Amino acid sequence: MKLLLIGDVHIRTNTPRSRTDNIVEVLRYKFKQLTEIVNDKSVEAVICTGDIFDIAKTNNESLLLAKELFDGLGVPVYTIIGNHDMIGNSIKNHEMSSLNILEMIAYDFNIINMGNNILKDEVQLIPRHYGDKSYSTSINGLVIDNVYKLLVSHTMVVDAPTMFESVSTKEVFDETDADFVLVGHNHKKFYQRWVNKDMKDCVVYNPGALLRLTIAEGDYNREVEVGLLDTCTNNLERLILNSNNSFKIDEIEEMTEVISRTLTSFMDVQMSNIRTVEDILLEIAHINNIPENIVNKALQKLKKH
Ligand SMILES: [Mn+2]
Repeated sequence: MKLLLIGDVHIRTNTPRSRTDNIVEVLRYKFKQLTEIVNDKSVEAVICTGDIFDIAKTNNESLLLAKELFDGLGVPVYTIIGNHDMIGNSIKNHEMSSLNILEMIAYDFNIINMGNNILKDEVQLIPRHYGDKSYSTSINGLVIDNVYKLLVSHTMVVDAPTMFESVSTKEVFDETDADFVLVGHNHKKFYQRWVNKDMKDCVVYNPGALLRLTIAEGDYNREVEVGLLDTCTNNLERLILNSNNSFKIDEIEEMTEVISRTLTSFMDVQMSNIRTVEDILLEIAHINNIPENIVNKALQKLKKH
């Protein structure tokens, strides 16, 4: 089966202050390209990493825009639930969420579940919504044999383990026997191919978010991509999307506003570099210009504990 893999979408109708273009036009242009890929490459379904909406209980305009965009793809869409789709970061509030309403009003838009996850008797989608860190391919202890297993997860996968919400590739390697692991949450791209314990060729892939939502350097310079997966060969083609926006950092007038809005993503980057208590101490010492001899004394004290 040919599947189109897309990252976090974050649909919204009000343009973030960190952009000077029109977010609705940008979304329509991105989805126009997705529709062209679906038609040109005979894609049979689109799989998304979640965070469909930027805000879990969004406005009607965003809800209708999401319906228009996903219906326009012309093929079934399957997604998991990201943290931005969860009211209060909890799946318990799902019924009240805009994502739940979208599933009801869109033509063929599906949150992956036990009832809809086997495609054409050959591909099994395994949902891991935000907060679920299991990479096992069983669902409630049940494993189906002789199908291609595509695990879709909203938990961040990174090279090295951090003390925050992320899973290392090593942990994923050890736990999963999926053929392909599609991940979201982190808006950066991530790709790794490996041979698992059963000598099976596997892939872990994060296409990165479908839009650039901040002007944090890594996000601003990122070329937006999507994945074209052929489940018969386990081959992934990585396609770069065109950008129609012309927003420049120096065009943005209210820099202080922008800084406050990008601070969260900046903090995420900073946090992902922190792994131990020593790292936290060094980071605080660095920010506050604390003299080296005091830092060393503090580090020695830490070692004693
Ligand atoms: Mn996201």
